[in-house]
Amino acid sequence: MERFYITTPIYYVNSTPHIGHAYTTIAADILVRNRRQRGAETFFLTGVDEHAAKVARVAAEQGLSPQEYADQIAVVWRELPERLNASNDFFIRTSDDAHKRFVQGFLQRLFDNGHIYQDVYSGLYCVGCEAFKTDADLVDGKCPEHDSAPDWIEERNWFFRLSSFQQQLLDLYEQADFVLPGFRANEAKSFIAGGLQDFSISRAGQTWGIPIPWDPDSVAYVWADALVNYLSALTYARPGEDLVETFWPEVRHLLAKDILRFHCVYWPAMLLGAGYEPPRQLFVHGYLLLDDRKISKSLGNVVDPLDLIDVYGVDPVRFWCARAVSFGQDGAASIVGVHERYERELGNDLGNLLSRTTAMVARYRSGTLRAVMSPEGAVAGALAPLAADVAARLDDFDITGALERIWEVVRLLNREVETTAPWQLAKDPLRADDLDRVLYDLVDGLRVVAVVLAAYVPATAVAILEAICQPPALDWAQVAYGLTGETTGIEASPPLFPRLDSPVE
Ligand code: ME8
Repeated sequence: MERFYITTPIYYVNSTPHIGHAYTTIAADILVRNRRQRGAETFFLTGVDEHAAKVARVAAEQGLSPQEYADQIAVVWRELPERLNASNDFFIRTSDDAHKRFVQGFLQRLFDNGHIYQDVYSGLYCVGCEAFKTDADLVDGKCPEHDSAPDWIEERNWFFRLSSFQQQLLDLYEQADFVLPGFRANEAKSFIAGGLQDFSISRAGQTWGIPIPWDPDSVAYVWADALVNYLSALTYARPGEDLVETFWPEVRHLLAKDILRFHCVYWPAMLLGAGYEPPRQLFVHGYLLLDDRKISKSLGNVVDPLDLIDVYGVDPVRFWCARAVSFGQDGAASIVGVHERYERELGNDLGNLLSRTTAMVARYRSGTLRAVMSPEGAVAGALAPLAADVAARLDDFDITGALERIWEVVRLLNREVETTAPWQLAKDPLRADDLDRVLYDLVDGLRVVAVVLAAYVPATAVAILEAICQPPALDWAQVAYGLTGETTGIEASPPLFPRLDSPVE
């Protein structure tokens, strides 16, 4: 059986979630739900990264210990995947005891394998990035990401011999799809080819973090702790089971370009050093930039974009994330865009198609659907390549392209309504069979669309299947023409996506 393990970055808890975090989590959920439909054994991991200096800073500002602060805010972060209807199998916190123990064992392996040495680090550290910086990284002496001057630190640290992994890393990049998209792989490759600096895996004089096992006065550098979550979680997510054997290295890491180096360079090297296989694949997506248009008071000041879910519902927000920009690229998105897609694509293209189709079956056939098929018809022809096309695009992480492919079918079904004009057929008793055929094709098309859309809009998919009186069968074999069963009881469906006021004044 195929195995598919997918991760999101574990998010810093120094503030609350925003739409960017939701974006990666939704993308991962779409990919894993689809793999599940296709029969793979899957595991989906998300969670939070707690041992950052910036977390300790915020805690101090609030007069709390870092752990007290993290315990409070972790509740909010745990709600993120729930509100997104994400189907994660586990939610990791890096303050979990089992994670801490695993990290210590992992670092000890690096030490025992001769990849760690002690030296003095004197240089710059940006707390915003939680990263060591060189002058070349700065603009006018400031970190361009955070517009602030990094701290000067001078301390005795433990270093990881990243430099000795250059060739092994370059060899990994010979595998064409190790990092996708290709332009991101090139970015990582040229960074590696440019020469690698050893990096510090410890911080001295700090208490918030995981103690270094052979030097308990130091703690693990936050990245040397956080990256290891992808492995550690597998050892304790299911009590009594070690999932490392099942899922490692069949892992796909999703992340945005801000943390490419840590994932595409440091992490594979750390794994090789500790005697693990490198990850199977990494996908680096772009940044989603939301405009800051004024939001109407009638919607209660949607300041936190996650509140979009309260206004539009979770499926429209998931749909929009997949569709707003081509997944992998950077893109500017707007709240108005959420509204437009809600009305035009979900409301009109999909919602109206269901309402019209069910209303016609109810009106012309008293809710009974006869199984009269047209294997040579336009609908059958459009559905035939769909399963393979959507799967191939999702295997390339092309969430946007797969959805566009599905939407071609939605548009075709809408055209079928217009060209076959069932309301005309219904007037002519001699054309009763033709009417049955058209109605069957429309309902069958809707069923298939529901199944392929289930990874994107899980609740909507089930609602469509219910409206056409079909069982909630979502396995990929259902993505084929002619599997709708004869049924009675189809009623005119109320709108899937009721009209809403515009969000912008
Ligand atoms: O970097 N557009 O955590 P973080 C798209 N703790 N994605 C975005 C985004 C945006 N505008 N903003 C955030 C960390 N993201 C570390 C990770 S992993 C071992 C440790 C998403 O809270 C995107 O996935 O800063 C990005 O890589 C991640 O959130 C950064 O989250």
